[in-house]
Amino acid sequence: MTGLFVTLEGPEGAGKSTNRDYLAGRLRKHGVEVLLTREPGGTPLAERVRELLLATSDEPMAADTELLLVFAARAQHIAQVIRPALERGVVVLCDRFTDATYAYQGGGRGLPESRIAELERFVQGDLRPDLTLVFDLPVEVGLARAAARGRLDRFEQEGKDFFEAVRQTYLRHARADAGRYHVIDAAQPLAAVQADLDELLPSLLERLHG
Ligand code: T5A
Repeated sequence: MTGLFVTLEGPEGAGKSTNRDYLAGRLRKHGVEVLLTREPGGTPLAERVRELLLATSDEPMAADTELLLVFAARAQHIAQVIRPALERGVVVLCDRFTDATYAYQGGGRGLPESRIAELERFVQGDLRPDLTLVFDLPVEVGLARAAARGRLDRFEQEGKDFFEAVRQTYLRHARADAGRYHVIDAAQPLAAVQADLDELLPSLLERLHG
C-alpha cells in the first residue's frame, strides 16, 4: 500500500473531528489527496452499525456484543473504504480506529486485550495505522465539551471511572510505541493544538513522499 493511514484518537470531546478537518485542510494545501472517515462508521452499512452502538436502549448491550459490532463495522470499512484508498496512494484520516477498541472495550469495559488482539489480527490482517495522534485531556474537560453539544449517546452516559480507564489505556499504548503514537495536549486552546499539528506537517509530508 502506498498511501498513509493516520488515525485520531482520544476520549470524548478531545477535538478529534475538529482537528481531523484542520489537518486535512493543511495537507490539501500541499496538494495531497486526503480521505476523511470515521469509526464506527465510514460506509452506509457501518454507519447503521454505529447507530446500534450509540443508541440507548432498555436492553443492556453485552460487552462482547459491543466488541463484535465494532469489529463488524470495521471489517466493512476496511474492505470498502480504507484499503482501496491506501492502494490509490491517498492519505486516510480516520476519526478513531482500533485504539478506541482497546481503550473503550478493553480499558472501559474490562475485556481482555488478548481477545481484542485476536479480532484485530482476524479483521485487519497486517493493516495498522502509520501514525496515531492521541488527543489527551482530563476526563472532566472532555465530558463538559461533549455535554455542551446536547443529548448524550450510550457511551457518553458512562461514569468518570470508565473514561479515566479509557484515557489511561490510550496513554499506556502510546508510551509502549512512541514510533507510531504522537500525544497532543488537547486541553490547550484550539490554536495551540493546531500549532502542534502544524509542527507535525513536514514529517508527515516527508513520510508520504519519502
Ligand atoms: N467507540 C468507537 C468504541 O467504544 N469502540 C471503538 O472501537 C470505536 C471506534 C463514538 C463512540 O464510539 C465509541 C467511542 C465513542 O464514545 P465518536 O463520535 O468519534 O465515537 O466519539 P466522540 O468522542 O463522542 O466524538 P466527539 O465529537 O465528542 O469528540 P471529538 O471529535 O474528539 O471532538 P470535536 O472535535 O467534535 O470537539 C468537541 C467540542 O469541543 C470543541 C469543539 O469546537 C466542539 O464544540 N473543541 C475545543 N474547545 C476548546 N479547546 C479546544 N482545544 C477544543 N477542541 C475542540
